[in-house]
Amino acid sequence: MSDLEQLERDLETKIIAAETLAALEDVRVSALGKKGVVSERMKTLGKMTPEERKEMGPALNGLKERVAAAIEAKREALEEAALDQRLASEKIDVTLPTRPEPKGKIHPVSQVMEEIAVIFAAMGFDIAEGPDIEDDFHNFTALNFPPDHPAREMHDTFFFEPKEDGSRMLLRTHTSPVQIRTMMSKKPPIRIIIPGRTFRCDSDQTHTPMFHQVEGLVVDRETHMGHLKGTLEAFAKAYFELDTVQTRFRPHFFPFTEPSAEMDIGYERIGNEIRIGQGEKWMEILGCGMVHPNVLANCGLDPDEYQGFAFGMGVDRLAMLKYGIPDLRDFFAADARWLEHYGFEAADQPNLATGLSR
Ligand code: 2NL
Repeated sequence: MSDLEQLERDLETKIIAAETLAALEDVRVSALGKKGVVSERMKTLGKMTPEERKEMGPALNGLKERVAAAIEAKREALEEAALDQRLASEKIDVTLPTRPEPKGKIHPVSQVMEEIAVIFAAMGFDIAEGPDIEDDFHNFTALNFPPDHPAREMHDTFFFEPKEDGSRMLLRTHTSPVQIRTMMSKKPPIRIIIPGRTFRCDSDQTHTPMFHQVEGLVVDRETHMGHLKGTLEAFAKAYFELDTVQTRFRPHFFPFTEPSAEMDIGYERIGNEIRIGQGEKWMEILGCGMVHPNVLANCGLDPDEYQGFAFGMGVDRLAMLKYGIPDLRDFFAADARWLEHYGFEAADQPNLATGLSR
């Protein structure tokens, strides 16, 4: 047997003996790698006479190709065997029931925020967010609060320790600073809603120091009160999932809108239950108005060119109303039994097509 035939037999034996992909790779490197036996033989071709090379060249090339093919075939066989073994060992019984008790529920505040976002998204609004910690300019000054407005008082707003220049950061008392930031950085048309946490020094049966708001803002060239009313009436019907919801707009005052209004919805009380969409009584659910020209100007928008409307609503109260939750303070008590009762299934995402709350 020639030297070359012997080499080929040896390599074949090693390939057959390789039981793992790693072992096979070792064989490949030892034969065909840069310093492998076959490669070393190839290097000797250069020193041969033309006659020798004419014979050895094709012989070596043939050997190399056969060895490479044998390694490849073995690799495929090993990979297939590995897959078969995995398929045999990893069995999934797709007929098993799902977990009987999913842990955790969606908090009503999260649910309602999502419902509100879905309603306004369908009307073409984007969602904007901003920091909880704000400065005086974005929270008050830009919003046309006069310097001596009571909301700026220590006892209504959570202020931080003064900075070296004497200015104090604060916890935003509404989400309006996000609208200010948006108007200062984007050109109209603007259609945004801003869901978020807000903070006021207030704590009793109907107030918690941290609460949730959704505000909205539309700015365009010919925005008017009719757009405001149409948008908010459509919102009320969609949110309460009732076409019979009555709305009424009552004049009000906010520093940042002119004119300003509160929107009431019609309801009736039957025993302990509140029925929306029927009855003679009115209940306020949100504040709104046309953006004050000073606010537009403070944000670098020309009030003769642009108008806008804005609105704000308390999410916690809207959640209590829609889902019949009696006490606001339970919202933030972190009581798992309360959440088990009032919470929502994570799989049931609010959606206008199949019903917001099902
Ligand atoms: C309420 C009333 C409101 C706004 C918020 C707003 C924001 C900008 C300019 C003008 Cl940047 N207005 N926001 C307007 C009217 C009412 O909230 O009762 N919230 C719970």
